[in-house]
Amino acid sequence: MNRTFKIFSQVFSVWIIAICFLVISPNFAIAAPIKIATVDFTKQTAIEVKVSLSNTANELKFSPNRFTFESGKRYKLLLSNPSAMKHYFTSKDFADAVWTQNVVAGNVEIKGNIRELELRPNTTAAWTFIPIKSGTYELHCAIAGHSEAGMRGMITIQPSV
Ligand SMILES: [Cu+2]
Repeated sequence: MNRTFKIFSQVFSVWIIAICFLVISPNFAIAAPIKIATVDFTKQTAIEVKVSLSNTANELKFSPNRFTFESGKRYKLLLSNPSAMKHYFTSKDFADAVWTQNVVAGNVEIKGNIRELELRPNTTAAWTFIPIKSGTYELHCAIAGHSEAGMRGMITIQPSV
């Protein structure tokens, strides 16, 4: 009799644990995806950063020439070329380390990955992106002689805090 009760109580407690698990586990399963689904990186307010490719005096430099971005934040890089020559914003490793949402130039919006931007004299472009891979990336203008003359810089992507 005592032995039968022992077996019964063991089976009963296993059942209780199983029922508790079945009741609790769906809540775990639902809770995790909901938290992820509420984060939409593309809807964050973009942090505007300006960069000038050369200037009205036609100096061969970027202003500024150092940039720091943070992974997971949304940026709008406002590029302008106020000089009389065309210039490039070339940083292929940086371009590979970000997710590009779009590039807007004039009335045209370009979606998808980009590698470099060429700005003709007196033009502007806005590049919206989200950095995804931390690191330090060199920036230069791809026109022969411009990088050597000083048209280069450094872009840092910091890990998200
Ligand atoms: Cu240039």
